[in-house]
Amino acid sequence: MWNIQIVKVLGVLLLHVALVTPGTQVCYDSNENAYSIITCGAPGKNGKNGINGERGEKGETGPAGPRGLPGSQGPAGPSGAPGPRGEQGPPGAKGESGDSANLALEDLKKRILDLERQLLSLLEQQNKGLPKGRAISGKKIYISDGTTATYDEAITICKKAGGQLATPQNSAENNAIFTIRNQFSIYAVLGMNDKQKQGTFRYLNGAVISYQNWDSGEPNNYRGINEDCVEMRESGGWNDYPCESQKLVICEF
Ligand code: GN1
Ligand code: CA
Repeated sequence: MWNIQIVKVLGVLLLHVALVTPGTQVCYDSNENAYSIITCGAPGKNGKNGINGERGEKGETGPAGPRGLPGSQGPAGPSGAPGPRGEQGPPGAKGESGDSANLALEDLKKRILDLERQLLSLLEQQNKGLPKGRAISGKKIYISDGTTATYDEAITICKKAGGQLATPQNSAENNAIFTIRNQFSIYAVLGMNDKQKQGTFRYLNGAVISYQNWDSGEPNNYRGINEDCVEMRESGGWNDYPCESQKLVICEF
């Protein structure tokens, strides 16, 4: 019995001497119920990863993520209810004169022409010069502002002004028109034509002309072209010419 105890103690001492090196020592391992040599102080190497744990409980809701890109446009919605009535607009343009206003205007034109006639006769009686574009013969006064036009346009212009296209019916009237023609140095259209029958010139009222002052060789329908209208040239004499040409407009009142 004593021998066995002595052997155990000697064994432990021998192990201590032979195997215990610095950093290791003999320790009693209670699990094994025996002595073992282990390294004391220095930690052991990491063991292998354990197997995955069980799924944890659901976490708390995280903070809101960043704003996403805008989606594509949806289809048009139904029309809205009609809006409120707008404000009243500005007044419209002035309308055309009524009949009574036109009559007043015509009356005014006549009065002005009458005054002009009186003024021109006074100036002529006193041998004072007449203003440019004005001439007088008997009861007729002639007016031009230098406008040029075709025969048809000239008729309209003079009618609108309350008179008619200058129509010389004697040499005095021809001379009065001639003075205005010379002031503008443009051939002037006269109120007559031979549209109805070639060679027979008539006034605007259709009556065959009773006075004429043709230049020599006229009227001639030059080169076979219809020359149905009449112009006063720089001689004061007349020439038939194509009605579409532009000529000086002189009106008589
Ligand atoms: C001639 O010479 P002039 O050009 O002014 C012609 C007139 C025509 C006119 C047509 C003598 O006039 O009869 O109407 O051309 N005169 C002569 O432009 O033949
Ligand atoms: Ca001619």
